[in-house]
Amino acid sequence: MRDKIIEVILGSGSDFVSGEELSKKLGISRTAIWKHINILREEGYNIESVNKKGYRLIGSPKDLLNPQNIYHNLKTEFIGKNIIHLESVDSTNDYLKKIGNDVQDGTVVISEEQTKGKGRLGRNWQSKSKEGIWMSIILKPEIIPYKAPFITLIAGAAIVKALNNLQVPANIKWPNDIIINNKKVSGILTELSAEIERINYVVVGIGMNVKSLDFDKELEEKATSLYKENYHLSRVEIVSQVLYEFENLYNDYIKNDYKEEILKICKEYSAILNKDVYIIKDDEKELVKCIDISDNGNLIVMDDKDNIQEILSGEVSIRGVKGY
Ligand code: BTX
Repeated sequence: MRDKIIEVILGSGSDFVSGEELSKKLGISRTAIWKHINILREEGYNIESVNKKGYRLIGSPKDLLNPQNIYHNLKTEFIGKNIIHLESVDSTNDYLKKIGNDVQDGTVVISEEQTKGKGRLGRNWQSKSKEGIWMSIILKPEIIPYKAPFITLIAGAAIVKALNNLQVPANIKWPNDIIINNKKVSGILTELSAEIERINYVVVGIGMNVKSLDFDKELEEKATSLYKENYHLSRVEIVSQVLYEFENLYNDYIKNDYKEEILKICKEYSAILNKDVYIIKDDEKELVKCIDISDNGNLIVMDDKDNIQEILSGEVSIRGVKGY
C-alpha cells in the first residue's frame, strides 16, 4: 500500500495530492492514508502536508535495513559481522541453508520481503515487503545435536529482552512465539543440519512484525505489529539489539554451558506459566496447567488428573484458553 501511495505522490511531481484523492484511488480511508504517510515519514521519506492541499513528496528514505546501517549500530563480536541484505527471497532460512557450508559462523541474512516465509510444521509466515524484520542467523556450534533445540529458547529470550529494553512489554509464548497484548508479534523457526554426533550448522529464523497495519483476514485476530501497538521503533535499532542480546546468551550457553540467565528470562517473561492452556498435537487437544520450564528447556505441565508431563518443543502447539 505504501508503495502505491509513493507512486501516486511521485506521479504528481511538485503538485499536491489531496488525502481525498489518495483515498479514492487506493480504496482506503483518509485516516488509513494518514497512518501510512506517518510510517513513510519514519522510514525517511520527507512528505510535506499542507492543510486543504494535501501531500507532496520532497525527499527520499534513509531507514533501510542495509548492512552499513546495521554495522554502524552493532556491538557484537561475531554475529552479524557478515550481513547479506536482499530485496526479496522465498525464505531467509532456505537461502542460508543453501549456502550454509560456505559462509562464516554468525552470518545474517535479512530480506525486505519473503515470498514463502515459513513457520513450524510446514506453516506459512506472512512477510510483506518492508513491513517487518525477516532474518536468519547461521551458527556453527561445537555441541552435540540434541542440545540444539535450546537455541530457540535463547532466541526467544534475546527478543523479549531486546524489546523490553526498548520499553515494549513483550512476552514469550513457549517455545517460539513472542506476543504483545496476547497477539503474536514475532516467531522463531530453528532448523538443524547435523550428523549423528556433530552439528554442521543451525539456522535461527526470526520474523517480527514491525510496521504491518493490515494482516490477512485469518491473522487479524491473532497477529499484531509494533506499530499497531503504538511502538514506533526503527528496524535497524531492533535488529542491532536482538543480535547483541542473542550473542551474549548464546555465548553463555555454548562456551560456558551456562543456562540460568536464559531460563530466568524465559520464565520471567513467560506468557503461559501458571496458566491453563491447550496442548495441541496432531488432532488431539488437551487442557493442562503450565507449571515450569525444565533445565533442558522443556515445558512442565500438569493434566486434569494431576499427572506431571514434560513437553518437548517442536512437537506441539499451544493455545491459550482465552483466545490466542
Ligand atoms: P509458527 O508455526 O509458530 O507460526 C506460524 C503461524 O503463525 C501461521 O500458521 C499463522 O497462523 C501465523 N502467522 C503467519 N504469519 C504471521 C505473522 N506475520 N505474524 C503473526 N502470525 C503469523 C513461527 O512459526 C515461526 C516464524 C518464523 C519466521 C521467520 S522469518 C525469517 C525466517 N525465514 C523463514 O522462512 N521463517 C523464519
